[in-house]
Amino acid sequence: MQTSVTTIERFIFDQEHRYPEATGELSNLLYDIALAAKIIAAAIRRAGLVNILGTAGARNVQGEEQQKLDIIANETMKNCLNHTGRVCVMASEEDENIVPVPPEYPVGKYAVLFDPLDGSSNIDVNAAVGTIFSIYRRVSMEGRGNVGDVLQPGCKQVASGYVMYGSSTMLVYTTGQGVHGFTLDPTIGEFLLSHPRIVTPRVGMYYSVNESNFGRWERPMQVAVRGLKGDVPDMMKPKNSRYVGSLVADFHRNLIAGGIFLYPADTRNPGGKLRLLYEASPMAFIAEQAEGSATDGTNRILDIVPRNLHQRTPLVIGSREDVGFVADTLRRTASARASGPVVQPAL
Ligand code: P6P
Repeated sequence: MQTSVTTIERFIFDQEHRYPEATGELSNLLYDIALAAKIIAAAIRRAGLVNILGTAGARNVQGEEQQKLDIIANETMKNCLNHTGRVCVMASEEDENIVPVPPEYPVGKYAVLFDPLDGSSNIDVNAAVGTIFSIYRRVSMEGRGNVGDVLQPGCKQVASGYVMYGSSTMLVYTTGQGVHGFTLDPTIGEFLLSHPRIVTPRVGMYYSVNESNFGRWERPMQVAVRGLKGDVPDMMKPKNSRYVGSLVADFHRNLIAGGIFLYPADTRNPGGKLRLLYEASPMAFIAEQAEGSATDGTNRILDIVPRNLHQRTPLVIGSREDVGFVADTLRRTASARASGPVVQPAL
């Protein structure tokens, strides 16, 4: 039996000790998130069972009111973070406003943002879902943390990551020193290093987009996606389509195998559907640290300065050359339209 394993605690400790100025605060914060992930994973694994039990009277075996999993995940993230003295303020995709640290607890130097259970509509069909988190250093100089600590551009993140509750539970994170993946061993309740220093292929095998929106995209985006499919001669080697409908699952597959995920703006979501703070920015930090990239089609996601907590953005993320292909195609097609008759491939 293999006994030399690297737990996430040991890995974070080793990483921290490369920086003499490190206080251990960020490391402890990552442990707190790993604990929340284990609790959420256990709840998700039970959800199917409880649902079966729950159909008798919509209550679980302890007689508790059956809560929706995204509420359980949201409360778990807050309860694992709010008392530690490491956090000055939180923000959740599930909450309209910022989540202050309760007055009975001390505040710390980090702001933590999260989408507690992204893709939760997939729970009932047992498709992968995930938790996404993003960590910033507080910028407010007094008080107990405020919205200014949360409304920071993605380039100011000190860490970000996601937990994927799939065939196995994986935690993938970066602190700006590469991207590292850990798989939960449920027999010992530990996240073990399984994917050290993940680097995404420069050109990917897959493209992931909800093509039912095709008719609602602007024409340059239609041309770009047709190019990814190989429908436009001499544009790109055709890619395979893969789309789960859960950002964490689609992003993770592309991160490992190479590929591009797109959620463009469309006539129903003119500003895009995905949220900048809770989805696009944390995933963009990971993508860039894995030698990929992330844009809103043409502009770098990590440079966008958020104006409000639930701001949405178009998202094009993944293998560097694929993301660059889309940006180039959008620019070229738009300028062609602007400068005269458009000679477009038949769509
Ligand atoms: P659509 C899940 O609801 C989510 O926020 C992301 O996880 C996912 O990528 C996207 O929305 C799917 O949206 O419109 O294709 O169902």
